[in-house]
Amino acid sequence: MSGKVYVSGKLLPKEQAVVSVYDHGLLYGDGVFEGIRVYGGRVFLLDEHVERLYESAKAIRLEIPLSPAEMTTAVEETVAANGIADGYVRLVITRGAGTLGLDIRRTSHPQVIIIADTITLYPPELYEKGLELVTASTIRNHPSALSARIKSLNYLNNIMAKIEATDQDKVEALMLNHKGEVAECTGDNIFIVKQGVLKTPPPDAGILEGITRGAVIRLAQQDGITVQQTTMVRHDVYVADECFLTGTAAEVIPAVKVDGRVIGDGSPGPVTRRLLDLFRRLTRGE
Ligand code: PXG
Repeated sequence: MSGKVYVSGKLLPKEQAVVSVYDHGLLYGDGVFEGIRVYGGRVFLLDEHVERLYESAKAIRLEIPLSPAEMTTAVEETVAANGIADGYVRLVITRGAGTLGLDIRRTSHPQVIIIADTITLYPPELYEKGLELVTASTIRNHPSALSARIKSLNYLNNIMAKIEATDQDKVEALMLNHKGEVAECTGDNIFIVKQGVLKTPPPDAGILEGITRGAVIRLAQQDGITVQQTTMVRHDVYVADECFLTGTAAEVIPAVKVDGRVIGDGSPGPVTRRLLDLFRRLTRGE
């Protein structure tokens, strides 16, 4: 990999791609990001990612110094410059360098960073056998403290929950919201299947509205599967017939155990397999 990184208008060699230590993105996690997949040289659902990026930025009063159309072009040019056919784009907008203080008026020049690289995936056998979740004691951020709908550079809420999972040798943690309802996982949305109906928590459960989640909802509906965005609690997951997660990195991945309880018969169910298959066809033409 030649490794060229886009930083505010320039494609720089990796080693020269740097931002200031006074950047509020570093000092305060003050910024927003997107993670996007590239399949067969095409950036997957780029328009939706760009739209979410600008919504996240708007919510934190961050003005991105490019138009959405210019951002789209910059992403495509960075992917091409790195010769990435199948990989991953990390788009980061920081508040920019400022004084040592929270005041956003004392910052200038938000930085636009675009990294196009390969991606480390979950081991293939997890897609066959399914993974095991644990419920984190760390709850998802209260929406009135920091909306989960903002994909911000402040990921400590999710990292704290992820630590709980990895401490127990699990790859993902289930996160509940402040009402004790199921929200999402640390970097993935959650779905269950009960009596043939596909269910997932609604945006007001305090979740990131995943783009993979949206794609899977559309695939299911086109396939004649009933989809409900509905409030659920841990009990609903324990007694579900099937469970799976969706995310840019994970794609569609079955979950077969939660907190030591076996979901369904402990193997990925028919609806999960069908959606995994449809998703692979959508992304890879398989
Ligand atoms: N919930 C949270 C909290 C996330 O961070 C998702 C759900 C799934 O959303 P998408 O739009 O990807 O379907 C995410 C996504 C990374 C990384 O490198 C994290 C995500 C996506 C890509 C990369 O940690 N999170």
